[in-house]
Amino acid sequence: MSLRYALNIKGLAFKTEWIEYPDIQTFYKQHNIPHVDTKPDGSPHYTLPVIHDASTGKFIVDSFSITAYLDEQYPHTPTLLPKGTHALQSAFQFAVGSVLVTLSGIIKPATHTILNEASQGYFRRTKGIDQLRISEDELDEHWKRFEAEMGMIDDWLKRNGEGQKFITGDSIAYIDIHLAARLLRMKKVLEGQKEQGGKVDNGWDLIEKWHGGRWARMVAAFEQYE
Ligand SMILES: N[C@@H](CCC(=O)N[C@@H](CS)C(=O)NCC(=O)O)C(=O)O
Repeated sequence: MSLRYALNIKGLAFKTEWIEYPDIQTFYKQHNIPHVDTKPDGSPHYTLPVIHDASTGKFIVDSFSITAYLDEQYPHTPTLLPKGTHALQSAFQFAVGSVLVTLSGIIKPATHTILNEASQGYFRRTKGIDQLRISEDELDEHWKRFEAEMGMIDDWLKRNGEGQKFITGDSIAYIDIHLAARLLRMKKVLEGQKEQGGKVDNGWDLIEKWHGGRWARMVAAFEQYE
C-alpha cells in the first residue's frame, strides 16, 4: 500500500499485478530477482512489493529501496526520501515496527480471514495464525496494550506541535506513507473481518477514536492517493 501512495503522490503511471503469497518465490525465480529480506532462520524471505520499471528494465524490491529508486529515477516528482533523511526515516520505520508488537495478534488472524483461498493455507502456516489468536478474555487487555503502543507514536508526533502537517514538515515524506499504509491496512482488514461477522466493537471503529482522532485523520488525508 505504501508503494501505491508513493506512485500516486509522484503522479507516475503504473499497472498492478497481484500475486498470491505462495507464488511470490516463483515470481522472483522467473525474473531472476535477488531477495533482500531474510527470515529469522536466515533463509531468503521473498516479499512484495516489487516494481518493474519498463523504462530501465529494472526490478526493485523493498518499499524503502523502491521509494529511493523512484526519487532518483524521477527527480521532477516530489521527493519522499530527501538526501540526509534516509537514516532517520529508516530508523522511524524500524521504531514503528518495534513499538507495534501487539498488532500481529490482532491484524494477522484478521488478514487470514480476508485473503483469497489461494493464499490462506500458506499464510496460516508461515505466520503461525493458530498460535497468534487471542482468547476472548485476553482480548480487551490486548487492545488496551495496542492503544498504548499507538499512544507512544502519538506522543512522538505531538512533539512536532499541532500546526505541522506531516512528520518531517509541510511536505509528505516516506515515513508518512509508511505509517498511513499501516493504518489503512488495519482499517481494510478489520472492516473486512467485521463484514465477515467478526467482532464489531474491536476494530477500526475503536482505533479511529484514539488519540484525538489522529489515525482517522491520517488515513483520510491519504485517501486521494489510494
Ligand atoms: N521489507 C519489505 C517487507 C514487505 C513485506 O513484508 N511484504 C509482505 C506482504 S505485506 C510479504 O511479501 N510477505 C511475503 C511472505 O511473508 O511470504 C518492504 O518493506 O517492502
